[in-house]
Amino acid sequence: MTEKRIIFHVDLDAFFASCEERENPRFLGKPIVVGADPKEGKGRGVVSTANYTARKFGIHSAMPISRAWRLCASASSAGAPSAIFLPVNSSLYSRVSKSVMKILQDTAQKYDGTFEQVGIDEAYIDISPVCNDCDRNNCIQRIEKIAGTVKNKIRSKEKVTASVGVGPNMLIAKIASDFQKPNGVTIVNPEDVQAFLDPLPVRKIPGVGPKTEAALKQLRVETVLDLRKVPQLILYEKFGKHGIALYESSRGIDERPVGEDAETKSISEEHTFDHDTKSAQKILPVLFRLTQNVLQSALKEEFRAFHTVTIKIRYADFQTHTKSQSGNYQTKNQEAVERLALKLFWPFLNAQKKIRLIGFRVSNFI
Ligand code: TTP
Ligand code: MG
Repeated sequence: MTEKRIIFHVDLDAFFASCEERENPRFLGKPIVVGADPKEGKGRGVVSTANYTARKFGIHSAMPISRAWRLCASASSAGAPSAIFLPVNSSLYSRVSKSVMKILQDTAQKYDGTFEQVGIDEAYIDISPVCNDCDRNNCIQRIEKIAGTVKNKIRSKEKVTASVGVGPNMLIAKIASDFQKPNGVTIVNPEDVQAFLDPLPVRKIPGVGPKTEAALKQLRVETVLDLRKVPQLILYEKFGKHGIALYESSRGIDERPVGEDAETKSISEEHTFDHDTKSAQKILPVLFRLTQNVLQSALKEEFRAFHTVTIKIRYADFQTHTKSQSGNYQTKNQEAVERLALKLFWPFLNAQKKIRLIGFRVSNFI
């Protein structure tokens, strides 16, 4: 790995659920689902995350909580331990996240590298300078040792586990960290990139969701190797700019630098109503509460200003819309941000359709 970059991607395992486990050792070995109130199977929100024990029942993030409840009920009637459903405790997760990010930032600094947090539980570090002066073999050993040290530090300080991926760029590091979850380390040498990628399902490429996956399936593309056989022009015709990204990702190409990139960060919150509604009296207080919560979180993370505000609406028929506006907004100026949220939201309220979910997001921090 001598002339190439050495990028780490670190992602905590079942993050919200792991924080809950560490706070409550009596939960050990039990299935844990963090998210909306299941209300005995009648709850209408979604799962934020589930620990790996609960995932064995088929539970995953963003699944309706009512479905998770039913899956747990049938697992427990088949003899599995009954699941523990917990609400989201944001302040706990944000404390753990901060402390883990500090460990990663310090690691980057120690090796004269760079750091970029991309979500509450994941970050990249570029520590290329670490192998400036070593030969190939002891270079790999050094990387293994650093990965182990990072994991140990996180575990001993915060009692949660992380998975680490190492590769010559952010794309490969990200796919690698997911490769042996939980608590894994996967190192992909530059010369092994293609062999690592080829057998993977296309869904493993960041940015390939269910829609792209289905569209690729129509082209008889299921693995990265299949994707590599599709000419660039066809991908461009079918997917536009995203098609070019697919072409490059399938070849392991990614030249993005790792840096303090506030532009890619966002803070958001959503709310699913107990009953679909078009009542402004019911909806607007929730919109304002989401706005306040998001601004408070942004303040906590010391973001003083941001460029973009986005609102999200999901109607009862699951049609989902987002609307954004860019400008220069102060995190402390709650009133102005609320006014903007209201302005963006108003046309959707006037559509006279019942609303199921609303969301509020700020991004492009300054
Ligand atoms: P992820 O890293 O995607 O998931 P995870 O840490 O729970 O599990 P994994 O071991 O696969 O990494 O997300 C981090 C946290 O973000 C997760 O614990 C809960 C939250 N989250 C949601 O609230 N909703 C979602 O849809 C997703 C994907 C995550
Ligand atoms: Mg995670």
